[in-house]
This record gives sequence, structure tokens and C-alpha cells, in this order.
Amino acid sequence: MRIDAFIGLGSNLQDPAAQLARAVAELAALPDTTLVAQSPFYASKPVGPQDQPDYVNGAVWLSTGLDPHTLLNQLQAIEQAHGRERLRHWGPRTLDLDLLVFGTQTLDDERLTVPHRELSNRDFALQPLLDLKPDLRLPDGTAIAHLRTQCPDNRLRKLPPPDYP
Ligand code: A4P
Ligand code: MG
Repeated sequence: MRIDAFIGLGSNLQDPAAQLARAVAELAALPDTTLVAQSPFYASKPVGPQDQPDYVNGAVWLSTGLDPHTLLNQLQAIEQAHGRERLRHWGPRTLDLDLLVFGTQTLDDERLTVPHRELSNRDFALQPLLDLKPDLRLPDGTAIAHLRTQCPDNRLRKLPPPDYP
């Protein structure tokens, strides 16, 4: 059975928009998975430590036959391939891939909390989800559109579509 999975992408090092564009292609190529849609990219001010560059954020909608932990393994392998170093919590990174929503499933174990625990506080994750699917809801029925009206404003700026080679 295939599940609609929504992945948040973020980067603030080494040409962030290019990191995201590459990651979208890598996500589209995952086994037993198809890319349904990709959101626009947004520039945003860092949440957490302020002594780091602005971020570029976006999201993709995947249809996948992978289970959530296998999908997380794949996300972490892509992060590693982008030279991700885990130096500081909420610190700068070449690529962060977060599993935001996985169908109507709720998970909370030592490796995975889904929906993502910070989702409702982050316009840079909520807005791309809204772009992808304006009627998207969390498993408890909460509309993403409602969360977007309640969440702190992080000065999102929509970026022009990247130039593809
Ligand atoms: N983990 C648990 N649930 C999930 C999930 N749903 N998706 C675990 C992905 N991973 C999940 O993540 C730590 C662990 O979370 C993983 O090993 C996984 O098992 P990490 O990426 O290694 O480390 P981190 O940076 O300390 O934490 P995290 O949670 O990724 O940070 P965030 O919450 O993603 O925040 N500001 C702007 N404007 N834009 C951003 O994208 N990102 C961050 C990072 C801070 N500020 C930002 C942005
Ligand atoms: Mg992460």
C-alpha cells in the first residue's frame, strides 16, 4: 500500500537552493516511491541560534511504499551524501530532511516523532505543505491551514524557481 508522505527540506550552507534542488531529485529516485509534487522554496530567518545564515526551506509530497523507519534511513543517507555534519542542535546544516507527515499515522519512538514535533511552530514547514495540499490535515484532524494562521511569523520570502541545467 502506498502512503502520502510529506518531507520538509532545509539548508543554510553551501548554496542552499542548489542543495534542495538536488535533494528533490534524490527523493524522487527513492525505491518504491514517486514524487507527487514539490513546493516552491522560501528564504527564512533562522529559528534557534541566530548566529547562522538564513535558511532555504521547501517540502515535497511523496507517494511511498516504504515504512516510516526505512524512509527515515533513506532521508538520513541523503543528508549524509550532502556532507551533513551534526555539530549543534538547531545549528547550521547543508541539508536537513524531516518527515513532517506520514499519511494518517502517528509515531513516537526513540527515532521518530510523526507528525514532526515542531511542525506547528514553523511557518517555513507549514507554508510549503499548504502549497502542496491546501486541505492537508494532521492525523488528529487539525488543518494545516489553521496551524499556519497561529504560528510565529518567520519572514518567509518565496524564491523564484531555480534555473535547471
Ligand atoms: N527524528 C525524530 N522525528 C523525526 C522526524 N519526524 N523526521 C530524529 C526526521 N527526524 C526525526 O535530528 C535528530 C533526530 O531526530 C534524528 O536522528 C531522528 O532520529 P537531526 O536532524 O539529526 O538533528 P537536529 O538538528 O539536532 O534536530 P532537528 O530536529 O533536525 O532540527 P530541526 O527541528 O529540523 O531544526 N530555521 C529555519 N528558518 N529553517 C530551518 O529549516 N531548521 C532547524 C533545525 C533550526 N532552525 C531553522 C531550520
Ligand atoms: Mg532533522
